[in-house]
Amino acid sequence: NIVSAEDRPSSGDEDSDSVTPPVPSISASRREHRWGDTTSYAAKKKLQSWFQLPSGRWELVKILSTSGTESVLSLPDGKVLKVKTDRLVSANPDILDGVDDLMQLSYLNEPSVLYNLEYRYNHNMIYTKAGPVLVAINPFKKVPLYGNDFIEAYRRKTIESPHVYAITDIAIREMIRDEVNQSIIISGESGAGKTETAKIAMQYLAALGGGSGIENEILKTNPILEAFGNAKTLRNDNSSRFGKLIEIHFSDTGKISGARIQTFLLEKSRVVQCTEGERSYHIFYLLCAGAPLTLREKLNLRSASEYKYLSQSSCYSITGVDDAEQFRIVMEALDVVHVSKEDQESVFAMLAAVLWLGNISFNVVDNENHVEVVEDEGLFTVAELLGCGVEELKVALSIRKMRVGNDTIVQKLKLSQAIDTRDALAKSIYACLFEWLVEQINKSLAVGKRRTGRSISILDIYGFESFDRNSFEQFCINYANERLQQHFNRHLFKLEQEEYIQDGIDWAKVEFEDNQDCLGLFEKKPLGLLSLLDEESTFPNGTDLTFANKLKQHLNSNSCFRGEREKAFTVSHYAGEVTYDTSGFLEKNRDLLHMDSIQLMSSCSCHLPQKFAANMLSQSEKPVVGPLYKSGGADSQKLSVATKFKGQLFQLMQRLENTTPHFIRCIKPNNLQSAGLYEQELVLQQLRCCGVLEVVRISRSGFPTRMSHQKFARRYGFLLLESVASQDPLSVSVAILHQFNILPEMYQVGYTKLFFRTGQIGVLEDTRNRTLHGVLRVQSCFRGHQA
Ligand code: AD9
Ligand code: MG
Repeated sequence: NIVSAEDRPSSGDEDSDSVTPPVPSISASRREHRWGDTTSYAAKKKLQSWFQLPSGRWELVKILSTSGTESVLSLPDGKVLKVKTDRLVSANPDILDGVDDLMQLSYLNEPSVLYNLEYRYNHNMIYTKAGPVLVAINPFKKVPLYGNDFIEAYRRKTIESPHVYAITDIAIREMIRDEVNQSIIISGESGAGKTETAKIAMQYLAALGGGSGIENEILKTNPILEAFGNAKTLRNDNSSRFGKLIEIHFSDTGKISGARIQTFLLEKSRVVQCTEGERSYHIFYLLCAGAPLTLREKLNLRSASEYKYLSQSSCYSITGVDDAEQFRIVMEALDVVHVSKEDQESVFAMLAAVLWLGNISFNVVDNENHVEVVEDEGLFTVAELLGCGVEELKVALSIRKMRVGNDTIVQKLKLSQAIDTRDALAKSIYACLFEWLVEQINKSLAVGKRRTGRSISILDIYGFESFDRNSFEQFCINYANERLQQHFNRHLFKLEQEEYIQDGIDWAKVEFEDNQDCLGLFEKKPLGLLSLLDEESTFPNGTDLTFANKLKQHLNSNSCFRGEREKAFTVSHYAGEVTYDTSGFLEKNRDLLHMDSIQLMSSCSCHLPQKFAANMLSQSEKPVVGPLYKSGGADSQKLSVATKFKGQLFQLMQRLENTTPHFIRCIKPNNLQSAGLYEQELVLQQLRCCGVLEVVRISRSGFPTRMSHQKFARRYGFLLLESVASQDPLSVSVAILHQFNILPEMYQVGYTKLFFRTGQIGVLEDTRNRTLHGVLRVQSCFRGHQA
């Protein structure tokens, strides 16, 4: 029994075939490796290495011979190549295939990490640890890993394989043990599985129960928020178009006592505009497909294809989704979170109003392109649904009042202005409705009296984005990710530091990358991206071009910034360079709603538009920096979108700062949303972007391989050529280090453990395996001789 599970260099000894319920296990295949051809085993792995093909794909190759700087190798397809030896990257021994934790790999290089994840993915093990981080690869199919039996098993700790349940369980235990709030921070690209992962974590928490059905209420917020905040995009049929933090509170008996939801930066533009093949927010289609007859008549509802906002992208349905059935689910969920039937009807009326607004059209009345609103079903229905006068609505959509000195001037709008005004009103009603709904949900989930003040927060927020064309949305999203990355780095740094200090190691020798420069580029005042954007947004004559020029003028000396042609600029983010096109930046940042539209809403007899207007007015009264409302009365000011987002982000970071974080990085294995397809290059790029390789790199710059003195002495002691005077594990260990000439900067001796730089153990393992192999050969010769 030469190669046993015991032999793994690290502590992972979790062969999972003895646990219930059955989890996908690699023990069988590993055993084949072990017993299939034991004799050639050591020789084989010694001769394997990673080699990158011109296509970018890493292949495991056999080294046939090495002479100095060149090696001859054979590819899996039998081809033989001569290459520079330094192009070969060390492969790990086969016993490390599919390890639970990437940190257990002797060689922590990109191809090894990729291979390990792929190996597990192919065995339905979609979760893998990367040290403190959980990596989750989207299976795009049902995997048998969830449900009550699994929840119970993770709670009893009869299963140890990495899982969202396991992370959530740790969070609960640490919350109770350390009396510190916890956070589960989920990130990844669109479609990588963040929202599903968040729901899986919520499921585990909900299983703790709470009494009075609060856990059910919390789970029911998901279908509501997804209906109103998710949409089908080209990347994901159920893409969240907002960021979400849900804070779940606990009572002193460890039960759920309440929750609070905060949302970030809803993509409003989708309401009035969406790309071919995408959909607007699910709820519109759900309403059109599922509203009962009486409601249809009340709202004058049509089918989705009759609304311009929905028909422009020629996409109405999602494969495998029954919109009518979903509508019933949402209505039920609204009942559960105590939104009254009356309020529900008002919500649906607002949705119908938004849809009918899109159908309102304009007639050009003179040769200067001035318009009048067409008096048709659209106009009348909107007035009816909002509870405003038809005339007031017409005026608000086609005329602008402006104050010049003491006079009020009335100006007719041109066609494009009228369309913008109409769309701005639709967007604004929808965004207010979304906010209002979240507020109602929060009232219903409000924390009960018998609480501990302890909570677990789950953050599901858009990951780093880099497209061919990047606009204001990517700018905000990537800024948020830059902040989260800093949080991530600092946390990892702290963890490493704590472990080194505990074991008496000099941690000053560990270097960490910092993204403070890039954050500074965004946040510096007055000469940072955000300040300059706000400044330009307040100038009446500011344009996207003057903004771009201003950036180039002031920021060109910043190493994270580069001016590009015309209106573009490039930022060096931690995850790579992104070029932003400033077209639309100022308008999106100002996010103006004209005072005429706000006044229209205040005049409505329905209570929702009234509330929305009151909210907007109260916001604009706050003393703020930012752009101006062009209004009928005095100019009032309003927070710019970027400033508001920055404020939310600071608040978020402050909250997270006071928690113990647990990181989950979701990875999308292909762009086709299909099961079983693992595209190396795509995965690699995400591993880089979401900092998994960074974790690997951080540990590389530290001392990632750790082994207790005892284990080290036991494992390699037999290789000693001379006997050691004292047999205590530490003396034996030190003697081994000396004999193998391990350089002093390559290891540290702690109180209980030895710490090694990456790859150091590899040399010892090789020798150990060669020696054991030799012994084995001698034994088999001996047996052959006997026979
Ligand atoms: V976006 O940034 O909101 O566009 P997410 O949230 O990262 O994105 P989401 O959770 O919506 O992605 O996952 C996309 C799809 O992948 C889901 O609709 C599921 O079909 C699929 N998925 C994700 N995780 C799992 C899983 N653990 N098991 C099965 C999954 N399917
Ligand atoms: Mg999502």
